[in-house]
Amino acid sequence: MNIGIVCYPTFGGSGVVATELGKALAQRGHRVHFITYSQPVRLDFFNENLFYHEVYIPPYPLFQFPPYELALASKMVDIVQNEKLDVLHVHYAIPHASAAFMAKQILLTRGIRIPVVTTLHGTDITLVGKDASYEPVVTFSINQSDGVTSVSADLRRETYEYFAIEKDIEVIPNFINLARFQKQNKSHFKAAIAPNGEKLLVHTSNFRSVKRVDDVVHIFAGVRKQIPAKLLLVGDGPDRPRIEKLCREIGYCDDIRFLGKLEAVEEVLSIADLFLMPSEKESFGLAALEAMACEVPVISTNAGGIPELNQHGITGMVSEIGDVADMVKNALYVLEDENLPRFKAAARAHAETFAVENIVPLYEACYQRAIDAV
Ligand code: GMT
Repeated sequence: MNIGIVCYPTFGGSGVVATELGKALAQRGHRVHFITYSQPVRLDFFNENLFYHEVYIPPYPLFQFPPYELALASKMVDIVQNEKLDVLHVHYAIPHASAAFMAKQILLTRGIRIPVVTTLHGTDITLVGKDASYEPVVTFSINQSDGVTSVSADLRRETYEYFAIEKDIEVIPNFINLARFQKQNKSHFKAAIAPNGEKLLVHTSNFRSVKRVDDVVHIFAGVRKQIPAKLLLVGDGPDRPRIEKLCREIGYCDDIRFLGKLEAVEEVLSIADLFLMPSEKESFGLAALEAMACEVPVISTNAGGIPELNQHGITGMVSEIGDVADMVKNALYVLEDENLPRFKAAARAHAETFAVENIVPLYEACYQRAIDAV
């Protein structure tokens, strides 16, 4: 197939999933055209089936808010027509699904029918999409899509609950490249970070308020009071200055390290004993899946789709949002020497069910149905 992928090209989960999907599709022989405002961060290798088309937004003093959606729709029209695309797959409803609707209508006037598949990733529904400023457009453009997927059953449920959706929504979960995300021998790194055999706790996120990074620090403090431990924080974002201040206040500065936006996150996960995900909202929890693939059990909340990934008592443990005391108790239980090996093995085994080879054919089938329907 000749596939157009529209996404946010950033480190965010939806952009990562879209980029990894495009790469996997290209390796399976499809021609994949990325359409976005800058090169996706994970589009980092050459393949003769991969193409990148930048959306240029001409500056003009009149525009307080440059109309990205219009430039994107025009670019989609151009690429669908000239590259003879079979399907457009847009990741994140806002503004990609509505821009795709506009492109589809313009192409119809030129005698071209292009099916549009929309994938809902989470905050496009649970936070931003529900807002009255966007809701009518989100509802309309989902209903106008030829295929709709969501990354968890919980996100599908929430979408039906808050929007008047007439379309079937297919659940296609996040997936993982198990060749990249596997436990590697990084014993020298572990010896440097935890020289006395301290347990290593890891959190990765974009440090936004929904991630509740304060809870990460409080959980760590609770664990550290009981056993020797270190905390590695990967990522960056708006809450980081506040979290740095909190670390100084709780007095474990020497045991907490901020690693910033690290690309090779699998290297850090390879030395971790426990992954912390105390999120308030999480449609799936790709960061937890990456940890599990590296044999790291997960202490998480029960927010959104997380329990579809983190199986309580098997791959880790699940608590109510904000229940730090429970997460401390659970972390100490999982970290016990007689429990940890079984949790690690189960985390990897469950991660294997989300292998890219298992999930990408679901998208291919979804594209085919959309193509057959138009
Ligand atoms: O988690 C974020 O803040 C990034 C966000 C995004 O939109 O890029 O990630 C969402 O999509 C990921 C890929 O489908 C999911 O794994 C994340 O759980 C989801 N984040 C939230 O729902 C908060």
